[in-house]
Amino acid sequence: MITSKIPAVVFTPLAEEVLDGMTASPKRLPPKLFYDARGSKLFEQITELPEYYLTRTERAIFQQFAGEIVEQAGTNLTLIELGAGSASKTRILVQALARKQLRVGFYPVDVSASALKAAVASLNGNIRNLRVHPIVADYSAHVPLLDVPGSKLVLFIGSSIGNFETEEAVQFLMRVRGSLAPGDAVLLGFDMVKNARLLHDAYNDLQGVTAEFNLNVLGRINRELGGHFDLEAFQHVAFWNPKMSRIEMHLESGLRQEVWVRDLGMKFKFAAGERIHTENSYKFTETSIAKMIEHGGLHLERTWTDPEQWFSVVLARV
Ligand code: AVJ
Repeated sequence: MITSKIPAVVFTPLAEEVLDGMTASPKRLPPKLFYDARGSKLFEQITELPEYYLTRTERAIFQQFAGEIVEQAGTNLTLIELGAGSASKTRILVQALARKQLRVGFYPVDVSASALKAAVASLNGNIRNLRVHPIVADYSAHVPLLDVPGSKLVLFIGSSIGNFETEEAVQFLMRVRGSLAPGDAVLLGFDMVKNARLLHDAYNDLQGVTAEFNLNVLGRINRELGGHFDLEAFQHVAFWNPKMSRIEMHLESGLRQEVWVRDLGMKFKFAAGERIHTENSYKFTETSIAKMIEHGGLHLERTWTDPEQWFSVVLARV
């Protein structure tokens, strides 16, 4: 008998995401693809830009209220941070906890191994009673079920929740809730609706770092999938969409072109002016926050904000 084996084409998760998004209409790429080593570095640079008020505003809230926040959250806490990145703001909360507790466990979860390395390096050693347990995982797929001593405080800060569609955010909160026991808590960061100019500028910085960050997703496809994107042939586009209460980021093709991606064995056609939708960054109001948390099956316990109410930090419970 003659048998022949036809090798199945097995795509990597990245290849799947790219194939999916580039064959959709309109074309799209999910924002989690931004965060390879280079993208994570560029995001760290964004957080220090004068126009990008989010990080410094949330950090100021933590600096002012860290004691209150950890006090309100409970006793004998273990910190779990979803999408930790370099965890530079979390440090403030960790320090407040380390002053209050004999031992502090910190589980940063992130898709970027390189960002986690930076997190561990900046935290370990400095605080004697802290143990850091980094976890490389895509938390959007599943929330890790960790068995830790005491109660959990799950951090999802930096307005990372703004990348989700409303229904996705609600489902995400329900999954977080499913990983918690009574007495555990969640700390969420929300970027608030504000003056359109301020919102626009935060995603259109003068130095062009956000443009580089956006374009890096094409660079990543070139590097990891043998793509032939000409980064000069695409333009960063970011604008405030007031009807949807979100900043949208796109990459716009400057001309009619075809782009070959070797590992997908496909070429993608672009019309002049055609866009790839790369990110939504939702902005919130007190009302939209309360609704989302309630729909996620959680109780909003307390909110901390800055004097201009540009950013909100919310403690919620099962
Ligand atoms: C990490 C999702 C909060 O939406 O502001 C920054 C990502 N994109 N500049 C945001 C981002 C462009 C950021 N989040």
